[in-house]
Amino acid sequence: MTEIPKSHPRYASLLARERVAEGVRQGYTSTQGLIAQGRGECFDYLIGEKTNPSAEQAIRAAAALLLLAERPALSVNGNVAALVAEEMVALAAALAIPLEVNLFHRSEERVRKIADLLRQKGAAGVLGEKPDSVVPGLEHARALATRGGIYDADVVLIPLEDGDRCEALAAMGKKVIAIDLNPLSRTARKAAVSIVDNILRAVPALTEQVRKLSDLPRSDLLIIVAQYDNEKVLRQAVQEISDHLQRQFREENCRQHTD
Ligand code: PTJ
Repeated sequence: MTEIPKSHPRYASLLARERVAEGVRQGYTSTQGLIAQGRGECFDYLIGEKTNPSAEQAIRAAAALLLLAERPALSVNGNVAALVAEEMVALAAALAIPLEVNLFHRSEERVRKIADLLRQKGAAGVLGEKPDSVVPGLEHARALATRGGIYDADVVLIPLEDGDRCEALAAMGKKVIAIDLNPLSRTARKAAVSIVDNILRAVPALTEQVRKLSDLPRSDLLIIVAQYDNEKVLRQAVQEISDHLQRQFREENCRQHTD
């Protein structure tokens, strides 16, 4: 990996880029994953590279949903593995559930490499190497799922996904939680809870919320979920982008006038 000095103003972003590139070199991230990361970087820039209040609301609702679920499931693809393998293992441990590898550009070799990486990071259980069922309505390899994992789940976390699968899982009656920096994506619009934030920040924050809310009675968790409005949260995320850009423009104008 290229050595990035910590003092570099874009350190976090460059490090993430390096991690995805390293995933491609190691063979667990797809080359298409580089493009997805570039798209994500762009949206992260637009949201101000921070967890905004809309995302905080979504993270809290997602944690409540996961805690209320009878059979929650966590999906991992090549970009997720490159960026937050350890953090996904911590989230799975906090919920005492396995992780499931599910790939769009599926190859058995990539599935095995991701499963090995997750196990190496301490995952207690990894599903996805031997899928035994199919999500109806999807024609590509992403339809493959495992009983006892995504196939039977009532709540599924799908970070960095395409809209088709989100829609197909929702059509099965599952509550879908998305992590997607693009608040306008089909995934974000079709999910029950859309976390518009960088997965690098969102997954640790989600694990923290799961731990924090795990002492609450079910009735309190149900209230958090009932009060959550995904459409409103997505509108707020778009507004946050607009506010951030206007602040940037104002600051730039001020700078030009004082130069
Ligand atoms: O490993 P595979 O084969 O399953 O493929 C994984 C990718 C990500 C390549 C595949 O799912 C894909 O092509 O995804 P899309 O359709 O490009 O969608 C990815 C979404 O994730 C886009 O809306 C991006 O803005 C968003 N995104 C990218 N990087 C991040 C992100 N969201 C949060 N955090 C990121 N770091």
